[in-house]
Amino acid sequence: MSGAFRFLTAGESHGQALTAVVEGVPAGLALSADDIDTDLARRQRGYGRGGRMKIERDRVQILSGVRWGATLGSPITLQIPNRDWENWQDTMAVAPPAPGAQPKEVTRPRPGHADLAGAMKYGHHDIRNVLERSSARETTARVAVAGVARRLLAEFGITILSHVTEIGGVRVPEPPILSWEELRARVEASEVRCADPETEAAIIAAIDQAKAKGDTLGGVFEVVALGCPVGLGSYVQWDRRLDGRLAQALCSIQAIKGCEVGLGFETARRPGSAVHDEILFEAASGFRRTTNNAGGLEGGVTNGEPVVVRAAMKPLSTLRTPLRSVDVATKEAVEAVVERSDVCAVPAAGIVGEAMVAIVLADAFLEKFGGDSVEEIRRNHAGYVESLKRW
Ligand code: EPS
Repeated sequence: MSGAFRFLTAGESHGQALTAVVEGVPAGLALSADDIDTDLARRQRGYGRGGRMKIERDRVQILSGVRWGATLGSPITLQIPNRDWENWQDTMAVAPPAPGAQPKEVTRPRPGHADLAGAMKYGHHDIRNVLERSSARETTARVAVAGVARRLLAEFGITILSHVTEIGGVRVPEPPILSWEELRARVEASEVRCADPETEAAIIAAIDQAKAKGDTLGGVFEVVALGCPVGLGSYVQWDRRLDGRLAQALCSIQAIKGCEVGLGFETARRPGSAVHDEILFEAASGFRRTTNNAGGLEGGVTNGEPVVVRAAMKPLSTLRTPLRSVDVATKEAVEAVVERSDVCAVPAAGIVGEAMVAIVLADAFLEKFGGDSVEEIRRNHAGYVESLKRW
């Protein structure tokens, strides 16, 4: 990140609320809670989600930085209350429990979760002190932050969508040549956010089979950003390359174990003549490419094509048929703890992927066109676009 668009999240999965503070948002951006709540609701959906999603109705409270529907240029504080908190007030109390009333400690780490490494790192003997923050519940706050980023990007014609390309090894066949709008419509209507109805049915069957066996499934989602101008990111320094920034952001999402840009790992298997996107020029529409294997990025810089990234999500770590573990208190061989969880959360992870792409693109956009107000940014952006026409 360039530091132009910064945020911190805070809050535990069963604490009172999730909060975030966003810094770097220009003044004069129209923003309402509705802009954010739409994506919070999208994140809660998805076939295979667990019982928590039946409890929560995620809605954001905007506590600062916005007045009369527009940003002030000052930090924006966002808060999403946890409805489930009322069931955890003793377990997650700020004050110590009364003597003899201490809730049972979690001492059986789940393979694949942050449990054991986190407890050893922070010196926690109650693994709840780890799992409450490492939980994917935290992504609720990131989606809220991204609601601000998406609002800014939308002012300049940049929109973001995602779709699931595979779950549990069930792959969506090469999608038929759909318009982006048709793809978006199909995906938003799908319980597993995939564009192909036959694959959707096979994925749902695979999730049902996993659930019956007390297992979990991961998968792959793709995020596409449309309307990015040429020139976001830079090749001049390792940490300014936008593909690297996107990869870090995606791999920072809970349970993500891989990331690809454009054709990704397939570029390693093909000759250059079958990878690189040939360049055309038409007076009316300017430069364009015959293909987009680069995923809209060359040299860490947007090239005007859609930015396309994919992420691989591991199967969730809480198995109802638990794997072998060791009790950290007694060092005895045990079965891992079974916490409430999802069977599959890949569709939801796609919404979080959209959020992280939006945040990185907003940061890169402000890095190039930054200003203190949307109007100043609009002038900067218009001047650049005009200059490209004469370039
Ligand atoms: C989640 C909230 C969590 C989990 C899940 C996703 O809520 P709870 O722990 O109360 O069930 O349902 O998180 C995980 C599976 C995990 O391992 O972190 C959410 O809000 O997305």
